[in-house]
Amino acid sequence: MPSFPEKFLWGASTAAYQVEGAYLEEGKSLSVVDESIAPEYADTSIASDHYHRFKEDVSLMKELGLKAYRFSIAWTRILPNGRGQVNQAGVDFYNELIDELVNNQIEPIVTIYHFDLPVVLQKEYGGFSSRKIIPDFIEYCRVLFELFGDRVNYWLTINEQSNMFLLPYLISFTENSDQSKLKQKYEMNHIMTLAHASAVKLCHELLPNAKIGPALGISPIYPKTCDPKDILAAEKAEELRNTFFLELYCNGRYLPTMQAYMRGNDCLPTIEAGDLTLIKEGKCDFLGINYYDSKTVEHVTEQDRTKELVINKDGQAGTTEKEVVEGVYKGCSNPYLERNDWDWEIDPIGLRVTLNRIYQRYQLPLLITENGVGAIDTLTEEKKIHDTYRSDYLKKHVEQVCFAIVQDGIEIFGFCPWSFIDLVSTTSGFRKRYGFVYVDRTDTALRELTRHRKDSFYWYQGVIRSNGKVL
Ligand code: BGP
Repeated sequence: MPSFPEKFLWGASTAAYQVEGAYLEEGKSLSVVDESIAPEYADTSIASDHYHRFKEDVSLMKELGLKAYRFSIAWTRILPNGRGQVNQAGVDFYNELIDELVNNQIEPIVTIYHFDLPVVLQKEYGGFSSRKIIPDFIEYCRVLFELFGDRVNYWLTINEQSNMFLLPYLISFTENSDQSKLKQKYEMNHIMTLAHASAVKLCHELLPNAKIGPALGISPIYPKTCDPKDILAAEKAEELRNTFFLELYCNGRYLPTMQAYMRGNDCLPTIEAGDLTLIKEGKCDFLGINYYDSKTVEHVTEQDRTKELVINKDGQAGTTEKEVVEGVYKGCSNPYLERNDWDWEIDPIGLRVTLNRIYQRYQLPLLITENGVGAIDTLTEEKKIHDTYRSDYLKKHVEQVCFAIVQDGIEIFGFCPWSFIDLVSTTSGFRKRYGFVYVDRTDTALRELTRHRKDSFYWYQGVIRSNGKVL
């Protein structure tokens, strides 16, 4: 296997609400995710207690050999009222974290917004359903660029804008609105795109040497069969779930075919004068890719009615119910792929498919910002975690990244698996773990939150040491 480029950013990722805890400490206010994580699981109040243990965590990163660490900043820690007064304790925390990383030669990669809108702004004007969010978001970005831009070279604007619209639990709708939920979604998507583009422009203005882009959540879409009806369903699903967002970010436009879809479904967003120019001007320097699985679809019949995805939150295999988008596509499973207990289909080649599809169209440098497998880990009496399923999953994905670089000529400058350490899963608490480092707690028992290196920790250490030669 040929090797990875020199200076390849072998990293790992987390997000503030999932790892930090201290959710109301030292001036922080609540975000919408702090409030919405399902009550049957661990909440975000303590999470992995990273807020208090970040030095120990960074020393584990150093031992692992990380070249980069992707984390998010909590808007609610920096600006507890959403705007205005800056919370010095929050600034101190991120300053110390960034210094600790830089002093250990670990490149900080900062996500500005990872689902965690301040509750105050949701209450005041409905968050991203109002254009009032744009100046507030820009102010938040300005604070981050001014305070941390001297040490942070890589910025991610918004995490998985697409999933906020495709999954049923990541955004709030306005009750009693005269707009349909679909229309509200497209309005919010438009406003979020404006916020993203404004952040990109501001970053270029204030930090000309920094690089900025979005973190996209992408699952490539496959047709169930070669029946042209299934092919068309897959083309349309790919457009609705992936290309739509990519075209907005990279070409600053609503595809004509998407415009027809939105008109037909009465969900065209309100586009004001200057919006499209702004979106075009916010040119990304790179694209972050969050990749976990692929999706397969088949054609819909006239009887098929729209149905929302039912997520398997408990890890009881087989309980996911795929969504149907009336007149467009119907989700189905892929008989060629294995799946984890949460029914996520494991598809390493799908990562290479994704990288090819995106790079062929946009030729922007790519950074893998998330990739990993959620599983129930067991801590043995000897305090070991034998998670070969995790290193197997990652090994197969790293191989495909290598093929994409070497054989397909795609510019990929880093790989940041999800996640560095165990954390609160967005859907399933602590039952579903992703980390290289085990955190000794469960959803119900807090225990000591002691950190233990999993077998995958040592595996990844070897990968990084050999720059991807030893998998
Ligand atoms: C991505 C999010 C992460 C993380 C991951 C795993 O969509 O960016 O925040 O949660 O998915 O998802 P889950 O925790 O639901 O298994």
